[in-house]
Amino acid sequence: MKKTMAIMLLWCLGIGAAIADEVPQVANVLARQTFSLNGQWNYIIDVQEEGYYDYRMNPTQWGFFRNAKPQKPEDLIEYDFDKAPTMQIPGDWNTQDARLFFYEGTVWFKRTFDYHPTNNRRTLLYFGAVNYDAHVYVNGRKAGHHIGGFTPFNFDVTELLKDGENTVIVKVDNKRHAEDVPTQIFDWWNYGGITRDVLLISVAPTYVENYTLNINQDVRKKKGFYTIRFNAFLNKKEAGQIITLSIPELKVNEQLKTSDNGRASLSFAFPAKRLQLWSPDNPKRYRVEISLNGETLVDSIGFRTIETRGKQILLNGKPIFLKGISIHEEKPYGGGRANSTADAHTLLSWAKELGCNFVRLAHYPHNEYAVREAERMGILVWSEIPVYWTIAWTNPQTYSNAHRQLTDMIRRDQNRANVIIWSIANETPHSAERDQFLSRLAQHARSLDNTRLISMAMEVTSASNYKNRLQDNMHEYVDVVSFNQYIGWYRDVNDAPKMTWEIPYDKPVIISEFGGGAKYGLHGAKNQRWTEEFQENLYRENCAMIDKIEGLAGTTPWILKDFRSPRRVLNGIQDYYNRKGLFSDNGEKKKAFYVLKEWYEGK
Ligand code: GCB
Repeated sequence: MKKTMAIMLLWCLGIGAAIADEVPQVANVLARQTFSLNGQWNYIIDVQEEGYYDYRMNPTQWGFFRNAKPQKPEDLIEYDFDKAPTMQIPGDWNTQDARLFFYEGTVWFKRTFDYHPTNNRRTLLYFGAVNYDAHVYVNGRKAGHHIGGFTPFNFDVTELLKDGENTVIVKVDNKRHAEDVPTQIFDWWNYGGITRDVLLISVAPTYVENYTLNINQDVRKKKGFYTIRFNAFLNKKEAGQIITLSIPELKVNEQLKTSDNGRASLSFAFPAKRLQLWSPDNPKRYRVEISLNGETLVDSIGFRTIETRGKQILLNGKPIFLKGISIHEEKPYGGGRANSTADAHTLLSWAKELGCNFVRLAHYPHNEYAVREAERMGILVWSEIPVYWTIAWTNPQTYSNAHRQLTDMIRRDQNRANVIIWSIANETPHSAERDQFLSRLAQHARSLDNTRLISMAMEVTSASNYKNRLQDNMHEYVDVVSFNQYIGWYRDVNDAPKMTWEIPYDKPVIISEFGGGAKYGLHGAKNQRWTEEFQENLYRENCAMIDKIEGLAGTTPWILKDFRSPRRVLNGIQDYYNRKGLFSDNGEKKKAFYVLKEWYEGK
């Protein structure tokens, strides 16, 4: 009992969990000197974790990570990466090998490559994302371990690399566990593998690891000036390094010196008239150059403000209605994890055709290409971490994991003007433990970034049969109150006109989900489940109902495209797809698409 109380106290003080915030994460990787390890990787499916236990005849060959080869004819080694099949990396394993379609477990990956490290440079091994648990080895030695399926990580592997042939081996495990983030049950496919880019990044011993450049909204615009704020973070605590910030089009050229903590910052007033703000109508980005010791990082950065006033969301000081749609990170045609600008472009073009200025990238951080492409196309973004349904709220490691994923999502995308909302959770049943967990996350997000809004998809409680009331202790911690509702799907569509909604908070409201399923090409009466007409009617009734909600600042209906989910087993209809898409899994438009498009045209 005493021990439990002590643990609870530590937990309340926020020191129970080892929060590994200091693990470095390099940002804007595409602008750096990189050597791609994407391509064909050999893989071995390891159902029983033999890879760690296969020491049998010769303990020195222990572990697949050694990539051992027989030295003598009589040597027994029961694996051989070079004879194993290959698959494309980045890519999920489920759609590349029929044997792995439903597989959740361990697969070992190997890639051999020639590399010639340069003197006086360091090499980082970077992964855009690996789902879920990754142990990484370079030339038989451990480089590091990472958990979390949707955020980037990197290890300094300078000491592990050789000049010439090198081998990277990664053990990937996507088994589910109750204490993970996400937890055991979720409504999307648990695509396993090395699902985003693998790169070697060559850096100087001292380099700019990350930076932020934005309009400081804490300083009110004075006499026609914005305050522009720039922060740069070195990879180490080194004072006296000179960093140059240059924005040629704006004739900005500033030098800053780092202090003892390896950071440098600068604020300057800039005439508002000379700054074109980023917006969906004018997604203006400026070329920004950040230099240190003759090495320059280039980025494209937009400037904008985002804030709330009562129930309104203001973009650049003007109210905006967020015409959105939710999206999963799946390829536009067929299933499989998406990870390219081309995939993102197709999905985002469909959203644009629907009339959207906003997307909810659900339910985990999507790849960087998607966020950048949305920024280029003028689409605002809601970005989320996979704190979904019932997480292990009282487990300090679970908190630490969610905290880390939130940190890494923010650090990766903190210079994307289009990202306006960090979402910390989706549909989490109320409890005191959940409130404690989520309020800490919200405060953490705010401490890292005060240039965006915080939200989460909440649940509505019914006060009576037709009265809905949003009542959530988390309302205090968020800037935008958002909720999911499924009238017409998980309850009768005829209820829609009778529904009343009470949202007792003076904050903007987003309906973060509504929708229902339809099998593309299945037609029938509007009360017949799974027909396009059923979904079409559901959208009509919902749009009419939603129009009556006071203070509505936007919607992101569920969902742009049918997506794979192991929960959806109805033969002939679902076939392991959640059918709530406005597009089929093959990119065909269903009738409801036109209802939403028309509704958005009127907004
Ligand atoms: C929800 C979840 C979403 C599901 C959806 C559904 O509320 O947030 O992940 O896919 O409902 O289709 O039931």
